[in-house]
Amino acid sequence: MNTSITQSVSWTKLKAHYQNIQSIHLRELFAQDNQRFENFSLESCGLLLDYSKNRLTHETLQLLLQFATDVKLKEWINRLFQGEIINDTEKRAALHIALRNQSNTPILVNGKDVMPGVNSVLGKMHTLVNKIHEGKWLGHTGKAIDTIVNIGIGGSDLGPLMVTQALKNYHHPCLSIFFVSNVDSAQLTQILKEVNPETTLFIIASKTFTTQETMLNANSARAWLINKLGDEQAIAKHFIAISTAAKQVEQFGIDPANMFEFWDWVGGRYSLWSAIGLPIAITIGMDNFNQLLAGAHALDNHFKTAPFEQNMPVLMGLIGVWYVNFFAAKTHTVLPYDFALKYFPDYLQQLVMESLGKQTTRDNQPVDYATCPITWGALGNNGQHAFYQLLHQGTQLVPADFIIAIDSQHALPDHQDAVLSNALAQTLALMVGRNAEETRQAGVDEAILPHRVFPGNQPTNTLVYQKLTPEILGTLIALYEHKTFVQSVCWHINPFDQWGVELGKQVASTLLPELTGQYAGGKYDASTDGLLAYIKKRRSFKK
Ligand code: G6Q
Repeated sequence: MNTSITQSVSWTKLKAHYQNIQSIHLRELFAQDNQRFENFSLESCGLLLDYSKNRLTHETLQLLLQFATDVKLKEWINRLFQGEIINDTEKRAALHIALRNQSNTPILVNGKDVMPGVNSVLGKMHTLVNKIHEGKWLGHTGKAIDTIVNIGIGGSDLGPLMVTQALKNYHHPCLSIFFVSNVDSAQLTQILKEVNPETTLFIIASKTFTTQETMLNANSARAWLINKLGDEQAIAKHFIAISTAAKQVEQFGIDPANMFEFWDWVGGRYSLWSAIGLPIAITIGMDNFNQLLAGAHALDNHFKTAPFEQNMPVLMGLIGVWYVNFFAAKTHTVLPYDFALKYFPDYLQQLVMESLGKQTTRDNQPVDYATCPITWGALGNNGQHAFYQLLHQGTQLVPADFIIAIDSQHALPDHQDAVLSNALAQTLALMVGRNAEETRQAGVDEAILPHRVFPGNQPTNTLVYQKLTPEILGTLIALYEHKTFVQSVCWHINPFDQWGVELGKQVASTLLPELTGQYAGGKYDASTDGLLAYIKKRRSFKK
């Protein structure tokens, strides 16, 4: 008989503690403790985490830390780092930490050290990157490659897309990069209009090499290239693959020498550190890619060794659990005040919701508590002029992470002061709000007074770094990866499988023949059959 986490002593105590704390305003917590910033902030690996604007006290933290002990968080962290088969529904380890293990200590999976394989792929990536940078990778007509098109989706797209956009300042000046993920031909068509077939290298990134969207885009790109260059042999110089599926890659017609492997113990959404990061390495260079890995490795060491009360991913994970399970928060938002992190919220949506959007425990039991909050976000400054209204005066509790760079990567005067003042003003306003008396004193017309009152008490974390470098970005990503892992342990769920995504892939392949071939109806529900018939009748392009 397995017991739920809700039966633990710490959970029961947290529940009781919530009753005492739920109506306390953050203003009061700050008034009670003028050292609150010092007491509830920490610095490590180039990041400052200020978690003082959260609805918690020392007692809350003690109880959350006790909960971490009760769910055996330390043991789970060790299992992660030791390469144990913790992705139990797929019977795999989850070893993204090995991909950035720059101290090169052996990490065993089923008794075999994975590090030689990791280092060998990094070496192969280095050779390719240098060849392209030195203009020595020549296309079929003898011209040097100057454009990369990455074709992949989900984990084979979002990480490299986010990182290459974030590190634009580090891009090789003579290279352009494009990402194709959507199966709607609009995206590929648009990009193919912009690139020169003679100087373009397509990277087909797919762990399984069977994903419908990626294979269709890859096949269309292949046909386009052959048509443009008039020779099937051109494929060898213009296509490389990143995959765990050597056989499928060969069947596609890509020379096995141009295949970069990774392993089943690298989950898609945890794969940007592997060969899936090749578009990153090509655009920013191998030294910078290694800096990205080094930043993540530093955070790995912090996660593994720091005591829990000074452990950033542990604290962020536990605070998240506090809001989801006790305050019943339904969402969590991430608000970067650094334009470079434009795609960070998109990337996090996959990392967090694909990992934690689960309802069955590791013991095959239905959960009797909430798990993953809906994770969303956008560039903070833009959000201020749009959805922040809800944060200030809506009816939901929305815990938020503010991410702030002290220095911009760029040099226009005045802009960074505006960025910083906006970010700090928002966390302040969300915290203190403005009560009726203050509103009255501000001279607001009594007739609309209630509309001009702000309850405040919205909790925020603030993460601050000096300037976005490859190293800091690596640290930041690893921080959220490990925060996600911490929450998976708290909720006793496997963060490394994604059966919902697999379902989507299966259902789409089942339905495809009904669209392309004869289908009399009757196989599905009335809605699906009705939609199929309606669409088929009206399609202008019929096979
Ligand atoms: C990630 C998921 C999923 C996956 C894509 C692409 O963790 O498994 O997002 O990355 O479905 O899969 P392939 O890389 O196999 O094409």
